[in-house]
Amino acid sequence: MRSGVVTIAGRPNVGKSSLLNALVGRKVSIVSHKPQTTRHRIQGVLHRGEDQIVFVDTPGLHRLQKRALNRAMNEAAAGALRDVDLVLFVVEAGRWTDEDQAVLERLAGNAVPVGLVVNKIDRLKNRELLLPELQRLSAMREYAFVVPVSATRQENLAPLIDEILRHLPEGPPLYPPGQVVAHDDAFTVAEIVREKLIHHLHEELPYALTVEVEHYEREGNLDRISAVIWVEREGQKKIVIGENGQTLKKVGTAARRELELIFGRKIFLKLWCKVRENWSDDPKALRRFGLIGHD
Ligand SMILES: Nc1nc2c(ncn2[C@@H]2O[C@H](COP(=O)(O)OP(=O)(O)OP(=O)(O)O)[C@@H](O)[C@H]2O)c(=O)[nH]1
Ligand SMILES: [Mg+2]
Repeated sequence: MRSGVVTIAGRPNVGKSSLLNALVGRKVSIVSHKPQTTRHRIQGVLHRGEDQIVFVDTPGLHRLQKRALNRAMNEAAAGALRDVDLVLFVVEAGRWTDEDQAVLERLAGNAVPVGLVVNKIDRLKNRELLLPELQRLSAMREYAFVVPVSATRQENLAPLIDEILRHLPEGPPLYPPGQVVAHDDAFTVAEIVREKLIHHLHEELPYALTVEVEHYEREGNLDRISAVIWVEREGQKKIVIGENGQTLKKVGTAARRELELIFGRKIFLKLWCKVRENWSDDPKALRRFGLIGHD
């Protein structure tokens, strides 16, 4: 019987959250095409027979630290590199950047074994280039293993899981059978709403917003939820709401539909948009929104 904690780390947008979801077979962590989507450590549990892997998805490690939010995200990610059984360093096939290099350097001082996961292999036009790339990447440091995968096409995940289990200690499971998610329903709601906002809004706006669940009541098979979308300026509020409330309505509908599927209950979701100036650079606001001090 094996069990352990495995951190999924890497620069923004390489597909860490997609990989977590593919590995545990359920959407545990939100995904978007924009970098810096994940802001917290998010656990997802894979049960395989008696073995258990607790994955920890992390915010993408990035270099620009203009705001307190960015520093908090980097700290959340860096803190998950220690005191775990294994780190998965996720990179993108065919694309090595300065930020990947910075993650590699950060991992050099870390005592935990590292497995390299080369994601998005489905994007490679010429698969013959994969082998030389794997060789090049393997030479950069000592890896516990190197496994190419496609998270979105669920390619080569079984060999990755085998490799991970081989590096976990013998031990009793950390979570009861069947439990996949560690966070509560309010967190799921806030994240799904934020994901829909990212999908519906353009450019920089997703970086300026956060979602806070204010009320959560369960009445039989119905969840009554109200949540605030916090933005930094009046102009942003106008965009989030949209003409005649169109944008907010679309976001609310998309979030409600997905939440009903996830929870298997009816959802009544009320969304508000409010301004809190400069919240992303204000430690007090970040604490209130659970973006720092959540350990
Ligand atoms: N083609 C392809 N796209 C992928 C794959 N895995 C992830 N993506 C896409 O890459 C983008 C980023 O995915 P995420 O899972 O949000 O990436 P992340 O590393 O968690 O990003 P941050 O949370 O911002 O650090 C999304 O558009 C995904 O659909 C893959 O295997 N193949
Ligand atoms: Mg992510």
